[in-house]
Amino acid sequence: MKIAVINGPNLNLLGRRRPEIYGTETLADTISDVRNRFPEVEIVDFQSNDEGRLVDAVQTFGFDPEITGIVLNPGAYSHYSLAIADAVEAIPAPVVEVHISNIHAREDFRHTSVTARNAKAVIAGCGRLGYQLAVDYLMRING
Ligand code: CA2
Repeated sequence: MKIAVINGPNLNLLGRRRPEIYGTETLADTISDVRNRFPEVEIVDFQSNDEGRLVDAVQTFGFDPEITGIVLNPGAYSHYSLAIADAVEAIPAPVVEVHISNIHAREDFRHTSVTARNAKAVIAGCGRLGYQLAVDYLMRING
């Protein structure tokens, strides 16, 4: 089984600032924790601060028949990127949108996710554990 984990803008800064919201571990720690938890799953990961590159990644992984599903944290693009939302809608692979923080308990502009509209499921507020919960879910729905 192969699952893609895609992270959007500023998630490369995890562990470096705002530990009260995003924790003290880095993105690399987060990905390696997922790999250690699910050694039977091939985890491919991608991070970009660029909207177009994220659209490309969603399309590339989303149309790859070897990919079981996508774990996607679009970062702040969640709140307004119709391009990423359209890419999520266009692909056959199921997408679980993950937010480290509880976006509903934060500023008003974070309460809406336009990308989540086309996701199969959304996990928010579970911290970095959300990535593992998303992979677990994708494995379960694929038997
Ligand atoms: O809670 C999440 O996972 C978010 O997707 C994280 C985004 C934020 O814009 C979304 O509203 C919710 C931010 C990415 C990380 O930003 C950092 C900023 C400073 C230091 C470390 C990370």
